[in-house]
Amino acid sequence: MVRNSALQQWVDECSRLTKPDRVHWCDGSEEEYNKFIQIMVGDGTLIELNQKTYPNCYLHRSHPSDVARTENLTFICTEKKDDVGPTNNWMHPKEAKERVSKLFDGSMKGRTMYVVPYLMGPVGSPYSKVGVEITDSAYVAANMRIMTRMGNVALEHLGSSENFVPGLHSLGDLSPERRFIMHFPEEKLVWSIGSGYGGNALLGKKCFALRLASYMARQEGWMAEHMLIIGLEDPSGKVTYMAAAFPSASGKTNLAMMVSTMAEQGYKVWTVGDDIAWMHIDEEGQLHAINPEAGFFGVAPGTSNSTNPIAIDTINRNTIFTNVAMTPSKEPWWEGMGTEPPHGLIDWQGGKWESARGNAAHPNSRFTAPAKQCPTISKHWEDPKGVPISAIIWGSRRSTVVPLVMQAFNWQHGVFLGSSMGAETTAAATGAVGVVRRDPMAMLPFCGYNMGDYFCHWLDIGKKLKKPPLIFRVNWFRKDKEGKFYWPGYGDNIRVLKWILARVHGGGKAQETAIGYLPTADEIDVEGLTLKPGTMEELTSVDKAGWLNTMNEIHTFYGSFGNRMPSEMWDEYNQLKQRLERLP
Ligand code: OXD
Ligand code: MN
Repeated sequence: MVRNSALQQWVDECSRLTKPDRVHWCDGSEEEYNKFIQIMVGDGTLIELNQKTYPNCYLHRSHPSDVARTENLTFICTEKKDDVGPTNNWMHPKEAKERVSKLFDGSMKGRTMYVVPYLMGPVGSPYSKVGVEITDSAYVAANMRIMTRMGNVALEHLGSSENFVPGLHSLGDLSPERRFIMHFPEEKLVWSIGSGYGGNALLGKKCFALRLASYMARQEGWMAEHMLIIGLEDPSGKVTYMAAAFPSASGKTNLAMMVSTMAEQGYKVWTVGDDIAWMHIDEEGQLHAINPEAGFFGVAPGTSNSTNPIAIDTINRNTIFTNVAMTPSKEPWWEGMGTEPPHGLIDWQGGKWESARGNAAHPNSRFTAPAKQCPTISKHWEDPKGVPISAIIWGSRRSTVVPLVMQAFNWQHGVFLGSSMGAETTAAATGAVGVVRRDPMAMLPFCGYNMGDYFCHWLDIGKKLKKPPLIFRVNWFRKDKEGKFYWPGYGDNIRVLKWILARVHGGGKAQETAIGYLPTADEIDVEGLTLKPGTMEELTSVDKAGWLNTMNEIHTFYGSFGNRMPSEMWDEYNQLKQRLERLP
């Protein structure tokens, strides 16, 4: 393979800075992957799991202080502070480089530097983009082979072009004091040091495919979103595609792989992607989405044969588990797997598990598995053109206020619903869990520029679309006074998707309310469910006091963007407030 000179030059520069003992260019082959695995099993980075029941599966235990994304150590580095807005940490590129290059200096001494070329997006797609990650972690290189199209395929796509996104990563000393995830969108560069955790270290995922790509997408007129992509098949066999944004660890993988409880009636879900959507407007003015990834980096706890049997069938081979517990027969185990913790269980830190010490698996423990193994993978998941999107769905955990489902009046109102979305925090990032924060479009930790400009970009895209997708808001997570979920969720969410599908195709009963179009209480098909009386009325009603409270939070949030906030969003805000105040 002819070496790309711009790439070679950057690799040489990084090598002079980090001073590795060896440099290995990854070709992406299976032999190479197996070699990485052997090395890691040899040095204890990986533990071989039961090869009879989990062929080619391994367990990695990370440093206990390195188990989730660290939003407080994640920076967007641009010339002007205002360009990153109030939702990102900012540092001037010069200061960032000075501070962090000291940490990179010699950080790979005694280690191997892996050069990992990778392609985000299907082979042959005009929408795919090349990244190259330099890392001193074989675990990262192996995960990148699962999560992306890695190695020669990416170099071939690149050819002699300089158009690749470089990302330099080193484990450093894994100390949170010397951990920085730095993005330089103006030069399309990532520097990450001090963490081996997925979202901080697999630079193709959050750093490139969301933070840098969102910045590039605004410049180039497309969208990079924290969204799953599914195809919903109806009884006639027609498939309608939808993209849905949920914050981290809020069930995106489960929804993407849903086994419909209405399969007998002919409703079935096909998986295109579970985390990221790159969406472009085609020549006919239709929005199309590709999944830039090639694997799933899913949350293990809660994944079981009843909640997500498709994931269970996807992750029983060729999978790397991180921070799950291990049974005495060397099988992975986690809370919510559907089996009792066996005697002799080893916890995620490698000690004998005692229930009094808390969870056996870390709440943010993960599996990394190839998407092609997914039994419900769509036959169009690698379509170079992507799939046409007819509906966009916002979802988040809200135990109160937000109804089961509602439809926006139009695109602008839908952008308002997304931009003002509140969400309860989860274990996917360090910090308190269960606190409500604004998480616009589920992109709060992932938007690489000022979110005021991001909302403008959403409005602009809407204007360019011939037939914009309809926009919906869902909430599977409403709880009753005893703290129990009202809605069964999982495979029964198909009942909500069925209403969305009907709306997309011009049917489905809806009432116009102050907050949006809501299904009437009898409109969602609940046949066969045992719900407490009054559940559907509760889930399809408008909580005036709750929404008015929320309006105050939205006001503060919108206010933080100053004049970068598009006036259309304030118009929507004021109109909603008036509609709510007029309610009895
Ligand atoms: C993820 C996340 O890993 O959102 O997908 O944190
Ligand atoms: Mn995610």
